[in-house]
Amino acid sequence: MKLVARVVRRFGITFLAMALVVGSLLAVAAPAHASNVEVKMGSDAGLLVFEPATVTVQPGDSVTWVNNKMAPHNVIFDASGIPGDKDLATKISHDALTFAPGESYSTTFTEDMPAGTYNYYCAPHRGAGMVGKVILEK
Ligand SMILES: [Cu+2]
Repeated sequence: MKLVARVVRRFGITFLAMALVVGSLLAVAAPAHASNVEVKMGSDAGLLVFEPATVTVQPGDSVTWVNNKMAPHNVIFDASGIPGDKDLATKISHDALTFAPGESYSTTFTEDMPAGTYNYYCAPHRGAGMVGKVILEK
């Protein structure tokens, strides 16, 4: 009995130690808040809008734009509308036009990007008011 108790105790401690190590590795690998926000390109009713037009994200979150109705659409950020420079605007833009419903692309808003409001537009429909914003909060 004494031996069994000792083995159980030893394995119990080993298991606890392993759980702590694995748990801390997971905590580092996967930031707790990372989430994805979906934005429809073209409303269900067929309006030339991004829906929702404004989304708020934290560092590590992604925005996925999904082609819905009234294609073609794209997502263009330019330097005058974001708290960053031209290189950043180009990096986070998706100038390829989507045609098929369900086509999508994503941008991850990372810790190294400045906080603030990132305005964007759909190039074919900018004149029709197809604009949106991503607010990066830190
Ligand atoms: Cu559009």
